[in-house]
Amino acid sequence: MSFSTRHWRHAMVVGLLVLTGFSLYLASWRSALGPLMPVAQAVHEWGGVLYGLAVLGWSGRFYPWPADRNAGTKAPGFTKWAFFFLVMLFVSGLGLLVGPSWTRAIATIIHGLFAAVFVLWVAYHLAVHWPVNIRRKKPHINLARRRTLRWLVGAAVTVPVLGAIPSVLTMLSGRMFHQGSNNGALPGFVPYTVVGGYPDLSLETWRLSIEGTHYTMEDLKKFGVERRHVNFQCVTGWAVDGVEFTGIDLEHFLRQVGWNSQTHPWVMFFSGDGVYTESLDVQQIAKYRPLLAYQIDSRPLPQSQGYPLRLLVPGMYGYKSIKWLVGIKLVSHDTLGYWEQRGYPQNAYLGSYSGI
Ligand SMILES: Nc1nc2c(c(=O)[nH]1)N[C@H]1C(S)=C(S)[C@@H](COP(=O)(O)O)O[C@H]1N2
Ligand SMILES: [Mo]
Repeated sequence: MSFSTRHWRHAMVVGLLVLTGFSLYLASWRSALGPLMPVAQAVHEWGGVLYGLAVLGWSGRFYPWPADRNAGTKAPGFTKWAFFFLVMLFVSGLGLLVGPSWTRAIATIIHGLFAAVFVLWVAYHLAVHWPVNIRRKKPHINLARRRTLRWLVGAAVTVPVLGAIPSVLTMLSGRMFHQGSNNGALPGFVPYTVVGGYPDLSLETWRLSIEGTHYTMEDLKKFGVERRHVNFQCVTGWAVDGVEFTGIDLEHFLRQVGWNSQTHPWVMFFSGDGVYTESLDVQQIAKYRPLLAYQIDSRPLPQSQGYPLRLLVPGMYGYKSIKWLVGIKLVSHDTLGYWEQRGYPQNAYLGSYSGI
């Protein structure tokens, strides 16, 4: 097999990993994928592990650099860098996949950083090397047409990814240097939204509605305020260690307002974005002590993280912690939330789910 055939195959696998990886990370991509999200996650995790093992295990034979050298092309420099990036992404990816929360918190940064730099560098490589390689390697084919095709494919893959890079970089810089740049989110958090924006709710008009009664924030605080110290983790792997949320104990609040958990063992939550929902049952609520949270690290929630009120479910994946909470409904039958209707488990205790 010629160098460029092999190289092209590697490029396709890596391209798939990049696209599925960005879809786990980017709010707009993941909502666009909808029910395919768990699939994208499985492809990314399976693909990343298998490809990483293959590259590491057979780096001499499987990865094309010795062959390049024999062929006398300029590829070795390129493939050495590619190898370095792939190893870093593989190792940090494993940290995201199987690690305890502190390795996830670190791996979140490393994986994101290397993915961002890698993609930039691949784009540069495409622009500089592609036409050269084709001319040298396939003199017999219709060069003009093939080159146009490859440029089109390259652009289709790179342009959306390039568009995504600023958000990766702000997440990283927010985590490493200061607060406030990451859509106002706390360092390390990826402020997801499934509606392509962050609802702009004002405390004056905002109410939490439950069974026809509407509570202001001041009303809610009268039920008593508690704190929860958690390691926050998304089902896609990223994590932030040691975050403190302040709010009202959900079960206490529900009992006070007359919740009959015998007849209505399920609780449904609604977001002010008009789309996102979540659900918990009576056992989950008793076990995990969720909070109606209005502060994070002793500050009001940033707009991107659910201002003025969100749910915080300690010990469960982040998707349980619905943001911009405006409504609660007590229900008698099983209900599923937004991501659960799309394939993620309703019982989202940490460690219970991995795409692979
Ligand atoms: N309304 C709403 N709530 C949401 C989401 C969302 O897209 N919309 N994403 C969930 C997911 S998947 C995660 S991991 C967390 C992320 O919390 P953060 O935005 O504070 O980082 O919010 C959860 N709550
Ligand atoms: Mo998530």
